[in-house]
Amino acid sequence: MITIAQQFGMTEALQQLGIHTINEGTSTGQNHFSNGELLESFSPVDGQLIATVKTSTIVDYEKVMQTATEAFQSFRTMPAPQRGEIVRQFGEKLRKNKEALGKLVSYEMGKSLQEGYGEVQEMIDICDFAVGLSRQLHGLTMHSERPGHRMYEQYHPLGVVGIISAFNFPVAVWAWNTALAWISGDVCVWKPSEKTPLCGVACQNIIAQVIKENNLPEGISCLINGDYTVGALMTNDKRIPLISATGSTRMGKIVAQAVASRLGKSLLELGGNNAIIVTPDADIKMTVIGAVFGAVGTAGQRCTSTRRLIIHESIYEKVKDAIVSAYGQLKIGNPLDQNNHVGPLIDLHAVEMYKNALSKVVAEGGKVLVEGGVLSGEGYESGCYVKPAIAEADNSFEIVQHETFAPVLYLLRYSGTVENAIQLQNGVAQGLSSAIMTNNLREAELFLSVVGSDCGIANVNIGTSGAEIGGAFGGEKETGGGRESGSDAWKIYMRRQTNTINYTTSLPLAQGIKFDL
Ligand code: UN1
Repeated sequence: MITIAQQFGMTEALQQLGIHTINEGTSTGQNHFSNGELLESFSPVDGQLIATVKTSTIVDYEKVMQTATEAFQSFRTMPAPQRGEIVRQFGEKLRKNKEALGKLVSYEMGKSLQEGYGEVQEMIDICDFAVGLSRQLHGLTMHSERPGHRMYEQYHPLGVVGIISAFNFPVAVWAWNTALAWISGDVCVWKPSEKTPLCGVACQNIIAQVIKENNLPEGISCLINGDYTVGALMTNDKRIPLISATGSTRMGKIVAQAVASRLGKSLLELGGNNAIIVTPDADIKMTVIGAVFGAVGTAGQRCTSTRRLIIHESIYEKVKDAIVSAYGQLKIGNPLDQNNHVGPLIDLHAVEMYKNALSKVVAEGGKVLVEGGVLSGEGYESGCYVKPAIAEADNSFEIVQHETFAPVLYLLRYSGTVENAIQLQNGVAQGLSSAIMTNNLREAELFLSVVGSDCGIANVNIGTSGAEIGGAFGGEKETGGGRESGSDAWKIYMRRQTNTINYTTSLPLAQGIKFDL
């Protein structure tokens, strides 16, 4: 029998990416030294063991940190545009490996192949962005209050950046961080999710080629593997001035406290509870596309996934019928097969969380409109395939207030003006992404105004997911406040210095203070 891995050329892809049966999970550039327990990576697509990764021990971690700290000493002195050239080469390698890496992302994480390729495209895009930025790490100049003085600010590299990433974007989020950290003159230590360790090894193998070809110091990109205990080594380590962490709000609170207790900086991108407001002036066809992709894309496992649809009562039935009928068209199955829309959840624990959400919404008084359920039988052997579900609910339900990383969409009704919908949209603890579907300029502008959406991302006539890398990405409230990827997100990867230069022969003090000797 031909396996899914054989049918979709996975063996060749793994070979191209340098993935073996057992892989080193701790490395600095070309050097590997893992001595920890084995971590097996099973595909949620077919339940098969893909390969095994050796985790990092505390001794391995120490070696990584020493190598990274040493590498920083020289890397920080390389001119920023030259560091940009390194990132350009990395982007080129990603272009060559897009197909293989996209396939691995799809097979190890379970997202559709299109989305796997899309994720690698985000990596390529951030590289291009960072290359340009490497010539634009501008500070400001200010006018001094003293004669014959000049004031300006400049940005210097920060040091070792610790990156803790989640399973749902197993490669792109690391690249957002690494590309910016590199042009900033920082070096990186990355702990990928223990659910997608092979994606981490594959990326490290790609970047290792760039490091070798350019004779760069080993420690500028390091990989460590393991569970939260390995993450805790990083968050408590004073040698890491910045920790960038993506994951649940629960995890973020632990990371934030550990990093803050040593006065380090953290960049957090945590849970979302994203809503689309559908007003009487919405284009229903566009609404359906945006809402369905937002809710079922990546099987509802994006931080930006649409969890709530807030629909005006005058069009509620119409929108409901259109969405329910679109769900009837969804094909669930092997994500490598491009005929399918929805792949599996990451693991059986995620399936439990999904089942729990569905029973909770009913227990709290919600009404199921599209039945959920776990699929079994041929093609569904991994036990991770679930049916996208829809329930009518109330914003006050505990389960609606909670982020469930699965394709469960809650329909909420609003009456009166758009202010009421905005209140519901903002009435959750999280603040990542939000959207309004309307052709009414007043509603759209109000949604974007100071009394509008309180999220880090607010869209008009676009769904909640699928942000471009050029904008700053992240959110408010329990989403953690961090901003990654585009805009001026680079600034957190650098330290700012204010400089005042006196080019006279006297020494006047600021604020007009006299101090005559
Ligand atoms: C995430 O889910 O952590 O906006 C990242 C999006 C993607 C990134 C999501 N560009 O949906």
